[in-house]
Amino acid sequence: MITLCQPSRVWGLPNMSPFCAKLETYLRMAKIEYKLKGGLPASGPKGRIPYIKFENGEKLGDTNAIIAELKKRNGDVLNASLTQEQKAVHLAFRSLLEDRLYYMMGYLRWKEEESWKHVKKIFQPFMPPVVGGIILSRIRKTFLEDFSIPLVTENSKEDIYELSKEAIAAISKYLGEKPYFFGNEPTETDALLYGFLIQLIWVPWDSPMKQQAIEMKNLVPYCQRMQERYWADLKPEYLF
Ligand SMILES: N[C@@H](CCC(=O)N[C@@H](CS)C(=O)NCC(=O)O)C(=O)O
Repeated sequence: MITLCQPSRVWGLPNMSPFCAKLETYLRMAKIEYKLKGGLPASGPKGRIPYIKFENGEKLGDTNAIIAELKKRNGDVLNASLTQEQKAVHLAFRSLLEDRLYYMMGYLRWKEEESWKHVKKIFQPFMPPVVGGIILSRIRKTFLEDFSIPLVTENSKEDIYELSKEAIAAISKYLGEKPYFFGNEPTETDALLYGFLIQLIWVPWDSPMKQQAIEMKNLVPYCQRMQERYWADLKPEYLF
């Protein structure tokens, strides 16, 4: 059995990291048995979470590399009915979420006082007395540096919200009235979308991005559908 290494659950969500939430959702969707173990970026083979450990102790990082390896080993049942065109659409949306939305969402989550207040609370219990505050500020600085790609640094906050609106609207438009992204049955893309959308919708703070997602009307019911099907054992604590 594989071991999925990542930080613990918070806010009644699979994870506060979209990549961790995506991968664990994928494992559940693909019915791949796994056990959970705490994991920090520094212990991962790529310096990031999540990562997995195979039974022989070998570690593998990067959700897309992990999913590709698991497909090689177990087959790709989830995407069996997808056309080549739909696979291309998957790749385009994956890039929209992982290479654009992730940075905009992450930067503002760690930068804005309203969200930082809640993010900070998660790390505080692990901080030593006296110097804990300094360590926390360093962690915040490191994360903000990591999110500081040109898309984020070259745009104002208002511009970022325009860009996030565009991305969220594109997801909503393509989903339309379908229960899952490509139709009546879920595919790998739904693990990706769910992992990312819950980071906007079911977090303890309000934000323009949360409002953008809620206004799209079909995204909250979509997350609820995924939640009920794959995460009925959890109850999001911050339903607005
Ligand atoms: N491409 C990677 C991205 C993973 C990633 O960026 N993880 C973040 C958490 S959401 C991380 O580990 N950040 C900590 C750090 O960079 O120190 C994947 O698909 O797994």
